[in-house]
Amino acid sequence: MEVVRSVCPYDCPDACGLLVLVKAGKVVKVQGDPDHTFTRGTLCPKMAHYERTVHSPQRLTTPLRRRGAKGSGSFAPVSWDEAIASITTKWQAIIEQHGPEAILPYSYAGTMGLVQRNAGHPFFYSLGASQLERTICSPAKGCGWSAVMGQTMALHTREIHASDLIILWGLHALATNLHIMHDIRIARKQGARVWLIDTYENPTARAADWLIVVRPGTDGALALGMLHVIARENLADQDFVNRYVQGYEELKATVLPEYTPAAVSRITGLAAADIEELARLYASARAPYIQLGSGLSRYSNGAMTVRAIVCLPAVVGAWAKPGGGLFAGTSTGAAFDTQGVTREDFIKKPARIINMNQLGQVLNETGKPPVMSLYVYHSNPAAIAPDQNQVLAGLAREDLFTVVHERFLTDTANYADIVLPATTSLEHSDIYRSYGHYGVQRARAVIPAVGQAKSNWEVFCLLAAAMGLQQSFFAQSADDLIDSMLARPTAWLAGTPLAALQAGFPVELPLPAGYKTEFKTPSGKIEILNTSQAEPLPRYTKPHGDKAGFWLINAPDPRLLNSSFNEREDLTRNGKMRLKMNPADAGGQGLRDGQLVVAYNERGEVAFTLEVSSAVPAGVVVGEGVWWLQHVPGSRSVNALTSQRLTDQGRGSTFYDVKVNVRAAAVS
Ligand SMILES: Nc1nc2c(c(=O)[nH]1)N[C@H]1C(S)=C(S)[C@@H](COP(=O)(O)OP(=O)(O)OC[C@H]3O[C@@H](n4cnc5c(=O)[nH]c(N)nc54)[C@H](O)[C@@H]3O)O[C@H]1N2
Ligand SMILES: Nc1nc2c(c(=O)[nH]1)N[C@H]1C(S)=C(S)[C@@H](COP(=O)(O)OP(=O)(O)OC[C@H]3O[C@@H](n4cnc5c(=O)[nH]c(N)nc54)[C@H](O)[C@@H]3O)O[C@H]1N2
Ligand code: SF4
Ligand SMILES: [Mo]
Repeated sequence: MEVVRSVCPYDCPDACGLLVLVKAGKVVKVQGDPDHTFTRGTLCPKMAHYERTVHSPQRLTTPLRRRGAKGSGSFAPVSWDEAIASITTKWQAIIEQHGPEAILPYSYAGTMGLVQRNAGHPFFYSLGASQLERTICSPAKGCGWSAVMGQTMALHTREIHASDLIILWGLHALATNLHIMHDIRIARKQGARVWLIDTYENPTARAADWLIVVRPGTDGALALGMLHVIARENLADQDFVNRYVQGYEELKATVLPEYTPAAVSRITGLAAADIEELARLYASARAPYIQLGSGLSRYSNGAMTVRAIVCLPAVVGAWAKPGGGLFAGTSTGAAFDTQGVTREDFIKKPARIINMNQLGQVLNETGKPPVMSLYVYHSNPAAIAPDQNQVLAGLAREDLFTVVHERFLTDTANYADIVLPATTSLEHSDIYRSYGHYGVQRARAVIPAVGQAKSNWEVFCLLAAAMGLQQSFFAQSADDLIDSMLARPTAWLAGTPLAALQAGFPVELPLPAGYKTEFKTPSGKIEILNTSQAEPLPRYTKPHGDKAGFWLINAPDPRLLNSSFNEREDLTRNGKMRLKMNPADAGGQGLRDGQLVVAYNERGEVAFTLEVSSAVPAGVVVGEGVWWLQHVPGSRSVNALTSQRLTDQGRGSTFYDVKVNVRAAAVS
């Protein structure tokens, strides 16, 4: 038995270090790396049995060609040579007739590794294909943060240990940021209190001393209401503000008249007395720490909401206090020269840019040129993209040539003309960074590829050769690309123990002393007032909603990661897709626990099993998880209800800015 280090490849802030136990070329067990400073030896329930994903009987092992109707999932195996030849013959014809922009790549972060994630960029740039605007996750959160904080470095999460008040703001940490719970436990032992501000009592509430339930999309008003109380009662840290903050006086002039607790109570649904108490306790905490989730930024007012929240630590001077501040995510991509992988210099002329949140619209319109071929890799848009009915109608187009590179026959793969089998992270090399901490780690293949699976990088090298792209660049291996990145480290990466990084150990990027009060904005101060923004001061803007009765929160499920892990029988067997509804609402609609219901709006209808639960406030329904269609009671999953509208800044997704009506399902 051999024990090899690796990294969890999934789109999760924790980017855990793994110890992989290998016997005769097979993975027999996976454990959390005790030497990884964030993982600390434990894994989430999904990855604790990663070997069940890697060696799943459902793994795709050969290329496939469609033989039934689109979406029927009926395929016949073909050789790699045949598959590559079919793709390139078709693409050459499409390029001849419509030009290369008729080909659209579609990917996000199904694997987070810097090489495999970005492997398609140099290929599609060389081809001149349409470019994808990759904004499905939370760009509005980044825009809201940087409007106030510019390029300021993120806090180190170990600050939590010294905090006396930890606010989980719109974060289901038990599902999406599990290892932060270690740090919270350490702080709690020393008496820290924990608040959760959310739209329902998500299971993380068990770890909180105070649960604050706001109406969806109204957190910006709550933050401004707290700032009102802080201003009115002179609770600001005036020395800190004088030295480090721009625009507090201007902010006071708007929050004092406009965001009274009474006004904010009407917007958020919180009691005015609670808003006052939140503000007073926050301002009087020794070192308040906010861990900001991403869900609250997936609204049409997402960037503005985040901007208002980010003003709070500035006004109370939390940044100057050991343990205080706000964490919105690390920007550790800057530690790597990824240009050496992505090769923007291969772009011959600017190509059309298509927003990934509007895939449904794009596939159904006659653009110039129309999209005639879609190449999907490490993503599952049929399940995870908003407005599923439009996406599926697009994927069903007989004249659309779809190639899907996947580990499993996903909802999207079912619509493919050609399916290509993909390796898992234990079968290919990569180098990983995290958006939840400062760890970086290299991983080499641990076992041979399962069946005929190939990595993203290998497939793009094959396609490049077959399309006649001559660059010697495509003759390199993934390890060659990583070696070049490490041979010319950025100044930041050079500060890590490079030999340990080379050898596959988890290492941390260094943080300069005093970084917490080094504000990387044009003025050098925290910019509550930012005149380069269309709105110089934060204010409350309303979410969009829909004309329907209930807000639909479609939040993460701890057993799934977006649509990944649906292949796992051990995780999904009890996983009826449920809709949680408040008892009063259920009574009002004449609905009972366990019955089949249909949630619907102008975009679609989705069947759920109803769960009547007081964890959900009146006026809100909650569906957790993005399920594969084979696991749901009807013919559609949650994204048939979500919309292709974009956020106020960053052109991001607005998954939670959606309303539905609910009725009993017809009995058949
Ligand atoms: N198990 C699991 N882990 C995951 C994922 C997963 O699907 N499952 N997804 C991964 C990905 S891609 C990402 S981006 C990350 C982060 O994943 P996100 O999907 O951003 O999850 P959270 O940051 O936990 O935010 C979700 C929480 O926000 C709450 N929320 C929704 N709207 C509002 C609002 O208006 N106000 C407030 N206060 N709260 C609101 C929801 O009720 C929920 O509890 O997690 C990653 N990790
Ligand atoms: N309703 C609703 N929808 C959502 C969200 C939500 O909260 N609610 N969250 C949104 C967010 S934040 C995000 S980031 C997106 C994410 O959406 P996606 O990026 O599509 O993520 P996954 O659904 O995890 O699909 C990743 C796929 O990649 C495959 N894969 C893994 N590794 C590899 C590899 O190395 N090569 C290849 N070729 N394939 C691989 C996996 O088998 C899996 O099917 O979903 C969004 N969709
Ligand atoms: S999914 Fe997240 S918590 Fe689970 S092992 Fe991977 S990085 Fe860690
Ligand atoms: Mo995401």
